[in-house]
Amino acid sequence: MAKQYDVLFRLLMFGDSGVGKTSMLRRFTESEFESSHISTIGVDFKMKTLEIDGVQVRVQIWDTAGQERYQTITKQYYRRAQGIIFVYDITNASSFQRISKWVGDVDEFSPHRVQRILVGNKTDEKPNRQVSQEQGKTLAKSYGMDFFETSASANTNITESFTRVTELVLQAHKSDIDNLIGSLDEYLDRVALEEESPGPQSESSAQRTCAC
Ligand SMILES: Nc1nc2c(ncn2[C@@H]2O[C@H](COP(=O)(O)OP(=O)(O)OP(=O)(O)O)[C@@H](O)[C@H]2O)c(=O)[nH]1
Ligand SMILES: [Mg+2]
Repeated sequence: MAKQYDVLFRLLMFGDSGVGKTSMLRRFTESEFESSHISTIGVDFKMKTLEIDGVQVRVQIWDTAGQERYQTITKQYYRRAQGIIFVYDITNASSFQRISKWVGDVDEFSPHRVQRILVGNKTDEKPNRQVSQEQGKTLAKSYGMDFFETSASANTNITESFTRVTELVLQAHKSDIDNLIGSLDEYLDRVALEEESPGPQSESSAQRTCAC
């Protein structure tokens, strides 16, 4: 199979149940939005290719379950990411307060070069806002993260957020990539065979991702 990208990165999404992680990912990869909430079971993933600085970057984005009961599963993924997107819901103050818990958990397990951004989702719900933009910015700054407010529903800043974290990962790994880029073909061909997205959160996709 012909190689259609130069590098593959793994990104992870974390945040409380219902903040809109799956919705952001579906908006980004499929240009779709569902108003119903079907909680993610364990983990799911989708793929997308971006072009950044002339490099074709394939991103595998892992969407984790926010529900407490899946924490043992999602913790197994912490080490496997080059980039992390922490998400809260601007209409839900407790999802914002719990960002420190998500960041603490991840910091304990993830590699030190991991790139992280903070996202406040659901900006279309202005009348219900409980977390100000300033609070989001301040928290992100305290962690040294870039900050975005997004709406998966209105398609605001979704592409920008995913692109930014991918850019940060690319920058952090640039020297490795320059060294390796000529010899990756065989590896990428193998990965390409495995790259098919499992599609919507079907039981079979959840089982497949849980099994590995
Ligand atoms: N108004 C509005 N609703 C949103 C937005 N993003 C997600 N939602 C809604 O919020 C609910 C939860 O969205 P999900 O994407 O399933 O949330 P999640 O973070 O993946 O939740 P878990 O899988 O349980 O961890 C759904 O009803 C979505 O339609 C948004 O930008 N605006
Ligand atoms: Mg979900």
